[in-house]
Amino acid sequence: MSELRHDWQAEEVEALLALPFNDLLFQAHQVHRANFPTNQVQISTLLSIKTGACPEDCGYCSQSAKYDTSLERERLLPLQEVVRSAQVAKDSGATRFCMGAAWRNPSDKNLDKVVEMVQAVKALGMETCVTLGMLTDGQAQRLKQAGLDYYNHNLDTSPEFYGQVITTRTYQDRLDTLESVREAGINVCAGGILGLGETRHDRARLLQQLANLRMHPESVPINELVRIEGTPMAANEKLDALEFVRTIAVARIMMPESYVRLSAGRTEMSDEVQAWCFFAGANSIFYGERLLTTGNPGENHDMALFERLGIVPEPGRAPAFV
Ligand code: SAM
Ligand code: DTB
Ligand code: SF4
Repeated sequence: MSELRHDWQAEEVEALLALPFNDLLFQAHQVHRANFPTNQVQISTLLSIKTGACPEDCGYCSQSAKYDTSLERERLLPLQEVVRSAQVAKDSGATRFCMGAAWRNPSDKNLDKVVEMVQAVKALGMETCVTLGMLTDGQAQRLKQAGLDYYNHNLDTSPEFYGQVITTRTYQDRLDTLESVREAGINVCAGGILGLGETRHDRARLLQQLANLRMHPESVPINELVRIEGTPMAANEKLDALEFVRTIAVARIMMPESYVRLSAGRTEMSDEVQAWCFFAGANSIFYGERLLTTGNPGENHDMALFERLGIVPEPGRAPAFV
């Protein structure tokens, strides 16, 4: 197996993105085969444990209090409701349960409640993931002690384009949170969103940032913007599907041992485009009819697609850090 690289130059990444499509997909698929079972896809289910009224201004998000998106806000869900949802997800085949909260950062009181949720979901025999906004070192350590397997925190886009998407926290804030999570020994889940109006250069810079972290994130979600009425990005042009597939392929080449997750945006993607993404090296999806606040293909649809492609869900694994 080749050495993992952390010294990517933007020009190299752009050159990969610009390869003839067949050459790029062939290379990415070879990397995929060399590192993972070819026909297995890991499935995670999401639950929004605290919805809406977020003080941040992320220009794509239904949950920001700055935009009128007609989303009903909800308080932090009770523990039993979370456990019930996790059990349903487990029964339908998900191996990881990801809980998302619309916070800038969790208060210590709220973190106590999330710690209980993590412990209860783990007790069901599932892997756990949470995404709660920025964390301090101490908060990351508490989550680690609770047995948390993954923390999701995305860089979203390039450092240069970032300021046009979010103004209420900096790129460096995000890198600092990722470092706290890494330092605590929790698996890192970090990726971005395509279709924000960024250029190919920005996509290259996002991938460069992710791959040049001191360790590659174990999980790299690549989201396509779900255009939400009321947000500044509601009228964005849809990204060319082949450009999306190319970005997945380059992520696979640059981070050969990471799970690359085909994340938000699948409801607007044809089965054929998703099949290309799996060929290009995507090996994880969000499974279940809802993401956080928006829709996702139904479980029957996804299982039928897997069947047509000869793909099987990855069986539950012991987490890398225990
Ligand atoms: N509030 C926390 C935070 O931002 O870190 C956690 C939840 S937030 C919804 C998690 C991620 O979902 C964002 O970083 C973004 O990448 C993605 N996301 C949010 N809204 C999206 C949308 N409309 N389309 C695609 N991805 C989206
Ligand atoms: C990630 O990268 N994508 C997920 C998860 N991490 C938390 C969230 C997608 C959200 C899509 C819009 C919504 O449903 O609100
Ligand atoms: Fe808040 Fe997260 Fe949405 Fe940004 S992406 S507005 S931080 S919920």
